Amino acid sequence: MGLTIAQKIIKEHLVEGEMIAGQEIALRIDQTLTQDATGTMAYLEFESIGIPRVRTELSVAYIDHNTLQSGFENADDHIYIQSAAKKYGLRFSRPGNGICHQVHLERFGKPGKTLIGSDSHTPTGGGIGMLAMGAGGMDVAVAMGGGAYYITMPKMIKVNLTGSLKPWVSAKDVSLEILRILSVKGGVGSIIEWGGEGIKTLTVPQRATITNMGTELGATTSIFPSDEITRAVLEAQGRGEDYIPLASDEDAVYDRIIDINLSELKPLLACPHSPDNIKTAEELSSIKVDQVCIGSCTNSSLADLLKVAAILKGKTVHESVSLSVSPGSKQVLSMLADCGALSDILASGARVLECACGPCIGMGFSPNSAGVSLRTFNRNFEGRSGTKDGQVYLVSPEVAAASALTGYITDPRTLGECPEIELPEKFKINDSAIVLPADVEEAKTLEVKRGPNIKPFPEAMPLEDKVSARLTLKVGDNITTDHIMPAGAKILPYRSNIPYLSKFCFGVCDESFPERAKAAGSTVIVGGINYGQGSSREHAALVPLYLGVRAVVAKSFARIHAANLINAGILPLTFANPEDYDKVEQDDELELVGLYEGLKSGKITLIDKTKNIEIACVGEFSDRQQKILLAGGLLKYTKGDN
Ligand code: MIC
Ligand code: SF4
Repeated sequence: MGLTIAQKIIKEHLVEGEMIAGQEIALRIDQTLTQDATGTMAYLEFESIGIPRVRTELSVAYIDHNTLQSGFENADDHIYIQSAAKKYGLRFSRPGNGICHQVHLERFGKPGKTLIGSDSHTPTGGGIGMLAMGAGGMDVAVAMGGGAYYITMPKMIKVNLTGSLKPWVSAKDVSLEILRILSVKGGVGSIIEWGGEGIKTLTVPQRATITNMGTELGATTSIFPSDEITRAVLEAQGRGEDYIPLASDEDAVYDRIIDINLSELKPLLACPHSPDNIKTAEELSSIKVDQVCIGSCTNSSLADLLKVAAILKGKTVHESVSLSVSPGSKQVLSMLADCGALSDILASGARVLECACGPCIGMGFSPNSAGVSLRTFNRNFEGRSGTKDGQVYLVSPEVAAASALTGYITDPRTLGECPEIELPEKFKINDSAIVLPADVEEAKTLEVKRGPNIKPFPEAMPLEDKVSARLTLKVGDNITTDHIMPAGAKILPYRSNIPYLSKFCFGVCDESFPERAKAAGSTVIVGGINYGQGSSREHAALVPLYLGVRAVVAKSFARIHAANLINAGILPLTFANPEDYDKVEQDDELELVGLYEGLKSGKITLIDKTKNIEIACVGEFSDRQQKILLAGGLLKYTKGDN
């Protein structure tokens, strides 16, 4: 039987398990990346494992999220990460060099390699034919130490593209179309492989936009073949030697095939507050726009911004719209400057921000009260922009630029002819903002510098046979990690300070949760479908751990968050009968019993002592996961403390 592209890479990197969908497999990891908001924790965890140098082919530490530096915290964390990178053998991408996924694609991504990153949009690398996955910081720490990365062998979904995109329609519209078809949970447990004649019309940055937003489908990752288009981009980056061809076999078998005709797509938007709430630009054209933000790891490539510059050229941004443009990398920004496109953007009245995540993670540029903000980003979860009642729509760069000019949501096809852009044959290569690691001998003499904001992380206790706890929080479907552990300019600087962060846990849903959880001492959270979707931030597990959360019982979980809970020693359980969700209530006294046996059999009983009922739960844990839970988390398991 033939293999899909992902199966080929998995086969080459398989160190444990069988390639049977649903079974746990372990993969050798060639490359890792971290960003600063998850990186401090990942390096603290790496240090706690006690391995002196990273053992991957390449590991890069990026600074791109926490660049506001409104106090000493971010700056101290940058120094901590930089000094750790120097000592432990990583490349360090300095603040201002760009967003991790964009820079990694430009300078380091290699077809056929495995990459895990402590950021959920790591699948951006799938645009260049990598098997690239988002993971929690602890998993990245273990991989940096040479350990394998464990996932459930995914199912394979193929998206077969035909036709070619019409003028004014772009890769973002492909992402939004697949979200319309599959929804934010439609990719869970699957790898999405893009193929068909239509892919020959898509450039690598366009492919990367599509694999980037595969994250919003809940997919394990997304991948494109590596072909002549991939070769050309690697050559343009002076990395032709990194090219290898990669394609699926003719007789590869997929669990599902979805057809999309690119020629039929229209400009689309994801409406508040979910990336799968899709409408056409035509339908929404009466909505007035207050703010437009162009950038993020989804849409900040040179091609995207040249297009934006061409649309804005010689025109003025509508007086009631505030437009920001954040280039994805120093390479993009300096090439925009060299060809004059940056002047066109500035002349239109746009505000040019630094090459970083910026508004995407609420690091400034929050919209006005109830303001309508059009963003070329990938997430529009409630409150994520920093304004609780902000109305965020996800759009393509074309819709963003057109709407910034008119002041209303605009179908760009109404603007007449779409400007053509030309990409240079060679990109401008200047890696001055990448600091190299020290050699092994020098590294021994170096010290890692820690500021006062770095606090120890909470440690889980080995699991006991019985857990008594209070149900301190019951939430609904599609709870995101932005609900569990919000980000934004005010809180993000404290990613190395779990006690401080804990004050904001679940703040969007219920501000009293942290106090109530602390008072209860031991807590169970109950959730609905797709609990923990979104970010890879392990803080959404470590902070609940700190607050005494012992188990989360939900209808279903998002992949990375379920792994993070187990790594933190918290039990993720599902209801055997989803309707039992309705039987339990906040403040009920609960007991989980027979856990040692239950871990093995997968059947765990939850006793609701307040209601005097028993509820059947399912906990399907691999042997390794059982050991992690019994040891009290991944780090203790890895170090063999128990
Ligand atoms: C995000 O887009 O939510 C983030 C911020 O990049 C996160 C990582 C984090 O929370 O630090 C992600 O996507 O994993
Ligand atoms: Fe940064 Fe936004 Fe991309 Fe997350 S989604 S890595 S915050 S640009």
